Amino acid sequence: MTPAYQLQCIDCHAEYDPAEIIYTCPSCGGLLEVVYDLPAIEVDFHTSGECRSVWKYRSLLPVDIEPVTIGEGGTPLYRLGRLTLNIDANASASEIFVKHEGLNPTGSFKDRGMTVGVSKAIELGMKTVACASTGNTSASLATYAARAGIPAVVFLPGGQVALGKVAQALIHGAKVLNIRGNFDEALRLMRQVCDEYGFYLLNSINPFRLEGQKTIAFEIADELGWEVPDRLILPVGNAGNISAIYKGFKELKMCGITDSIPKMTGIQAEGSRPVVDAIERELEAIEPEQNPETIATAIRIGDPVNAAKALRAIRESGGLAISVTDEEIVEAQRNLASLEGIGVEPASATSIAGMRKLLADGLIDADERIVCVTTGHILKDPTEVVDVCTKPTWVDADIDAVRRAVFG
Ligand code: AN7
Repeated sequence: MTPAYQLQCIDCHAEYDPAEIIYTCPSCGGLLEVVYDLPAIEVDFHTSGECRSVWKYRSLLPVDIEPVTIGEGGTPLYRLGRLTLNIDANASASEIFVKHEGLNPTGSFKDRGMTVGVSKAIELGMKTVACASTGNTSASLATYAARAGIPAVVFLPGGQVALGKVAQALIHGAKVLNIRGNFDEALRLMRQVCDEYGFYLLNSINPFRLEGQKTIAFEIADELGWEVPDRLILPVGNAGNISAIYKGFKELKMCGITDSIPKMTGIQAEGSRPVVDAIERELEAIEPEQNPETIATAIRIGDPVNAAKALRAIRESGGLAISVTDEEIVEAQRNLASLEGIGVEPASATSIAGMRKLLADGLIDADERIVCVTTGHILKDPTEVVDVCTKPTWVDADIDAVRRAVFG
C-alpha cells in the first residue's frame, strides 16, 4: 500500500500537494522533501519476500502506480578483508563494509532514484524527462525513459563525461547535448529549459528521486539485521545521495525499527570541495567553487544543489566532511580492485580514500562499524582505468617469446 505524503519545504516548512510540479519552495525558494505521517503508516518491508530491491520498501515510497523497474537495489554489502590490513593494523580489528552500488542495472546508485523518479513522471502524466549530468544520472535516466517509453533529454558538460556513461545515454535513445560549459552551467540551463517546455526535471533537486535513493539506508540496516553502522562514508557531488541516505536512516528510527543514525561522512575531491569548506569553516551555506577540477569527473561539481540538506545531514548526525587528492583516489581505486576484487569508478573510490585518511589521521576510531558506499561501476570510466594502469605487454605469437614475457 502506498503511504500518504506531502511535499514540505525544509526551510519554511510550507506544505504542498505532491501532484504540484515544483522542485523548490514557491514561497521561500528552499529545498523540498517528501514527508509522511510516519506514525500512521504500517511499515511492511516483507511484501516481496526475502528478495531485496528498492520496491521491497514500497511502504515508505511515494509512488501510486505500478513502477517502472528493471531490478534496481539489492546490491551486495561486502566486508573488507585484505584492504583493511593494508590500511593499518588497528583498522583490521574494525568492521568495514562496502555497499557496492555499482552493481545496479546501469552501474550506479542513480537507478534507485530513477525507478522512483521516472515512475513519478508517468504517474504525473509528464511527457518528457530531463536532467543535466556528469554522466551517471543521464545513463540511468535514458535507460528508465526507454523502459517507460517516453523521451529523455540530457545536458552533459561537454568533453568531461566518462565514456561508458555517454555510451549508455546514447544507446538508450536520449537526446544528448554536449554543453560548452561545466556541470553547474548545464544544470542551470536545464532548469530553465524544464520550466519553459514542461520537461520533468530528474536531477537530485527532485525530491521524489531522492526517495528512491534513501533505500540504500534501508538495505544496509536490513542486511545488518536491522542494526545501524556507526558511520556511513560516501562521495559528495551534487549532495543528493548523502541527504537521501540520512533521511532513510532517520525514517527507520522514527518508525522505531532502528535506534540510532550513522555519522554521515561526506568525501569530496580536493579540487571540488565546497561542502568540506562549509563544514570546516562552519558556514551557514556553501560558497560555490567556480572551477571544480578532479579526475573523478562524476563529482566535478562546484555548486551542489542539495548542499543545504547535506550540511544538515552531516551536522545533525555528528558526521564529518573531508577531501582527498586525485592521487589518493586512484590509489584507493586500485587497492579496492586488487585487494578485494571490487571494481569502482574514481568518484566511488573517494569513500575508500576518505576512510583511509580518517583512520590514519585518528579522526575516527578503529573500532567503529563503517559502511563505505561505492556509487559507480569500474566500467563506467574505462579511459581513466587504462590511463592509470601498466599497459599490456606486446609479444610475438611464438612460444619462446611468450615464455620469456610471462616471467619478465
Ligand atoms: C559515481 O550523474 O551528479 O552527491 O549527474 O555519479 O548525490 O550528487 C553524479 C554523481 C557520486 C555524487 N558517485 O552523488 C550525475 C551526478 C558517482 C556519481 C556521485 C555521483 P551526489
